[in-house]
Amino acid sequence: MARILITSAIPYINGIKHLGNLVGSQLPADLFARYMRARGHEVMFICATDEHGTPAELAAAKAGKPVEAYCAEMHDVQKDLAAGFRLSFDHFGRSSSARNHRLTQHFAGKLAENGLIDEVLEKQVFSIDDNRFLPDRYITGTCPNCGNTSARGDQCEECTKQLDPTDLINPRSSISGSTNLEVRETKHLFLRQRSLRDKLEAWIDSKTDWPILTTSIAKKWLNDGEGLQDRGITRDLYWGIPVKKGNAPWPGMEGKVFYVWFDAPIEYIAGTAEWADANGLDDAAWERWWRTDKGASDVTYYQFMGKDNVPFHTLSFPATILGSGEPWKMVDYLKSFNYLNYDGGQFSTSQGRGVFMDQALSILPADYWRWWLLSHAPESSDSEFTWENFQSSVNKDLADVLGNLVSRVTKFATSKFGTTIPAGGTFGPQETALIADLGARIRDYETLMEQMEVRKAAAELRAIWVIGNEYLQSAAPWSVVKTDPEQAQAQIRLALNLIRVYAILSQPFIPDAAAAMMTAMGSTDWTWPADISEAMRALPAGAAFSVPENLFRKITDEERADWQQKFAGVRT
Ligand code: B3M
Ligand code: ZN
Repeated sequence: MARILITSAIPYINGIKHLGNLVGSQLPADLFARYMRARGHEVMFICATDEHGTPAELAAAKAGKPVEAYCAEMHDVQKDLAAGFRLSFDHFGRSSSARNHRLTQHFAGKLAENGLIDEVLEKQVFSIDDNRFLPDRYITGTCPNCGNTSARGDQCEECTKQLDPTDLINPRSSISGSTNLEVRETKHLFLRQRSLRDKLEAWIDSKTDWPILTTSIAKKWLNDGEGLQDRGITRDLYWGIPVKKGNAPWPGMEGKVFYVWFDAPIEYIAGTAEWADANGLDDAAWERWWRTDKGASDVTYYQFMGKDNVPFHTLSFPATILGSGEPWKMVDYLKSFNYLNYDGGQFSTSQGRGVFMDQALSILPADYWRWWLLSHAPESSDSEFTWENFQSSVNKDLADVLGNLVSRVTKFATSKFGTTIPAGGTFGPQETALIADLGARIRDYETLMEQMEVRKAAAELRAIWVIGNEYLQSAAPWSVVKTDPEQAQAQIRLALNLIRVYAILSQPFIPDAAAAMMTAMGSTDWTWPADISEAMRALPAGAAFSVPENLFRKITDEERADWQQKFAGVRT
């Protein structure tokens, strides 16, 4: 039994996530966590809401709520949606937790102690009416290049020219529209990443089994242009973790907070501490996952995230950890994803384009979405959600292949032999061949799941369902029963055992259907079919089973057209 630590990138608090966000980190992380638990490993699976930064403040202002209350509410909304999608986190934490405050301040203190923090005086735009400094993207004005009157302080979206806020003609605050702006001096902390470059490079070079997508992004930032830059880790904002050196105040930094990307990954650790607190456990309980001097040296740590998050996880967060000089567990394997597009364009939170988690669950149960998303995960390249493709995958894979097998077998068995596992006959050559084929395919499936090859694992699982259908088609118990009822009983006994085995194998992808299948087989034995021949004889003859409710319904053409229409526009 291994010990496996899994974290998913933590979703921003400002709004409900769309399906593209879901498939890029939380959902595949859940698949992996479920699989590893099913194999009997000890798993710790952590996620949280990422609650700090300007977007959180602005979203709260837009909702007309104090930011604390807004974050508390949105955390519960996201937590409920995660539960609705059956995301099996051991804990869904909050980056604004007391634990994260303490740990973030602790790391900053250690970095300062180790001479890795510079204090730098900067000039920044201050909005007198808003009484706050404005980050570049919250200053709007006329582009000096093309005349666009709503260019942002960092870039003009019309002509793509990179800008400084001071380049803008008639600059104004994007928050209030006020033009009452001035440039003020402000002090910020910079993490001296450049002096950690060699350590980071050695660490990245030691990760020989990382996918190319991951290492190439890390290497690019290490070596490109001027190479790794020192990084500002504080901001002039109200909402965030107050800048402190451990428990002590940080002179000159009063009223400032840490930058959201500094504290967000630390929440992986803090979230595990929150888990311990929530379960009445002591510090040793979470430290054995995170401190290599306290038991974490035998932990294997996996991270899941979208490709845009890779630099923060291969450089910034490791710089924090390495710079602390303390024995924290670092990531062993980083699985990153490309983007999922929506019906000929991009999913977009700001534009409200695509299907969002709450909307998805309002039209179909979680398993339908989980299956489509995972079997089309954007791994080697971006992938695209279309309603046609969704309809056809659900109808074929789930309804025709899996659902149909379960319903045919259980209904036929009930009508011919009653509601107990039939005892007659013995397995012949056809059954033996199926069992051998299953055994080989299950080994392939295991390998793919261990390698986190999500799409390929889904394809293998589907192939495992297909061979069950092919067996039934050719064994044809509905004909055999007329001439050789004993043999038909053996065939049906095999098929009922197959349903239980399918429940176990499919559980990481479609947990609700899997549970319904297991319950219908009258079993609670989720033991992984390591010995398939034994697993195909696990249900005792004479034990009761039942016909489950229809596992999957088909999506009609009318529904498809209706949803296509309904989700074509912009969410308001
Ligand atoms: N919240 C970005 C995102 O959701 C960011 C991830 C933080 S991971 C520590 O894509
Ligand atoms: Zn322009």
